[in-house]
Amino acid sequence: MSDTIFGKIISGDIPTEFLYEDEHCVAINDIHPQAPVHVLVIPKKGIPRLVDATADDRDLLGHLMLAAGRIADQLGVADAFRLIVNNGAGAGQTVFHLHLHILAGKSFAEGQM
Ligand code: D5M
Repeated sequence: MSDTIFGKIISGDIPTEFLYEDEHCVAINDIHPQAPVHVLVIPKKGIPRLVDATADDRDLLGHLMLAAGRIADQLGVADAFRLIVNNGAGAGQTVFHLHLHILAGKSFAEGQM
């Protein structure tokens, strides 16, 4: 667990609806959605940034990718979604507990980030 807002959501200290939960991760709606579908996939283990993950986290990282695909499918956006990880404040990371953004439901023009 981490001492971040996501750590508190996972521990239940901040009650939040889980769209998905398994042994290793949860998914929640982003509080400031950037697209009609904006879901965060959050590992229960509190790794601050992607670069802080180690070889021990290999299975967990794979698990998060597979979970993101399943969640996108559940949400009906499996054919068109974007998966984003912000690593570090300079890249826009604001919560230092690793998470994947699933964005969908709008057009992502070719070449745009
Ligand atoms: O993304 C962190 C994201 O977390 C950002 O899009 C807002 C979202 N956020 C922050 N607090 C909450 C709560 N309480 N519920 C849901 N979503 C939240 P980053 O990649 O760190 O910029």
